[in-house]
Amino acid sequence: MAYFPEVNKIKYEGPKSRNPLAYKQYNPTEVVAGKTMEEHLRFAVSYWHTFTFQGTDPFGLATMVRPWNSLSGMDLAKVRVEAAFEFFEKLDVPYFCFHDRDIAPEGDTLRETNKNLDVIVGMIKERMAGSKTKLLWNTANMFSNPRFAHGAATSCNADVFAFAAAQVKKGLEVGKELGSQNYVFWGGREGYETLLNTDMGLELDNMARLLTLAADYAKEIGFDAQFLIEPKPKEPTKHQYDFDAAAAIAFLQKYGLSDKFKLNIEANHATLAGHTFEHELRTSRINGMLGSVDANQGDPLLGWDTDEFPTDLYGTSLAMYEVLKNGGLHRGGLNFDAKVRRASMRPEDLFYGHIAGMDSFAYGLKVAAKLIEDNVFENVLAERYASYKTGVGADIVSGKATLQSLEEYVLDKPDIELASGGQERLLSVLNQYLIGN
Ligand code: XLS
Ligand code: NI
Ligand code: NI
Repeated sequence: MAYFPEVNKIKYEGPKSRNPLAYKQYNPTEVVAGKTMEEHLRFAVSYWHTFTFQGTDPFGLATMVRPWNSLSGMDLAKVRVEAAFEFFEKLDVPYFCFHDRDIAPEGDTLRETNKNLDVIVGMIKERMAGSKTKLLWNTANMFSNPRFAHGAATSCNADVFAFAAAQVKKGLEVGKELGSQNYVFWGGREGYETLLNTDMGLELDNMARLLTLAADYAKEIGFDAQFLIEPKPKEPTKHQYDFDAAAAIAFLQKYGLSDKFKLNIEANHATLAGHTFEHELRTSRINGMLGSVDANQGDPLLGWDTDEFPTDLYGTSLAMYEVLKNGGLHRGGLNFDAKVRRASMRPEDLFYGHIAGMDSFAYGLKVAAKLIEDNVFENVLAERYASYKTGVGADIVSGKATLQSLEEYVLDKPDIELASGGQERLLSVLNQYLIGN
């Protein structure tokens, strides 16, 4: 049975096509900067936004028209797997991602929940065997259930820590079973609402304890996925410990975890933290911590995680510039942690959303590759920082300079003449590349 009978396989038709159900930029086999687009972009469909999001918001009920709406429980979970693989095949995406609770319902005990999970994981494994779509990452949902109201690893209640640990253990086993490339930790409830009742020191130590236990267990069972932390400053918790890339990196370094983890950077989380997407990617990249990307975008007029499909070509171009300078995403990929708007309730909208996101990143890839090929920003940097190549600058960089030697150098020097930063000129150059010269 087909769950999306109104849509056929989406094909590349090129920039002139007016067919809304075709790729205009994303041509999976086209080679850009030495690799195919499919290899560069490593697109993933997120299970939660695509197959479980029903269109509810804090003020309104479900709106989504879905072929599985009359089902519930395990019947619903099974149909979603069938629909998911039909969707992956029609979009021709290489990866997908899920939380444990997206794919199977919870039972009364963790034992029952795990039983449900095993049934669905078995089904997914079978479907994966006959499909090109692999698992980019899985994760544990340790934020929806009321037991996580005070946090998961950072809960004040040790039983909740134990529960979270058991959930992660199962998640790692599931990841291994399905050959997942990565395993993600997003700490939506790992933070605090008020310091008046919070032992911040203990909570942070405990968060590190769970990550350490997870890394050890993965090693023990031979699950060699890349571990990822996904920073986010707030929402649902007022203050989240993995605030941004810099905070997450400092945390991992403090607890000796920086060689076991990398970061999963989400565009909308960057903007929530008061940064640009490219700032978070750059911070991760220069620290050797860029692992994967949740490709979405926020709305500058709204102060929360709107998780929109990425269509801002400026953003995708600067993001792909960071990805290319990183030498690619390696085991990571571009996961659409993005949902259609509540009023985009027809099943076709799920395709339009993904097509828009994939075309936007494919375009960004081409722009970024051209910028790098022409050494546009590399030349700017070489010139701007040239003073560190010779003379006093070279002494500073090599460590030869001392405060005395630097004082001696400037003491009788007349005014220093500065070059322009040239920002406006550079923005024009960038625009030229964006519009295809
Ligand atoms: C929520 C997060 C979440 C993670 C996975 O804001 O982005 O969806 O990606 O738990
Ligand atoms: Ni998010
Ligand atoms: Ni995310």
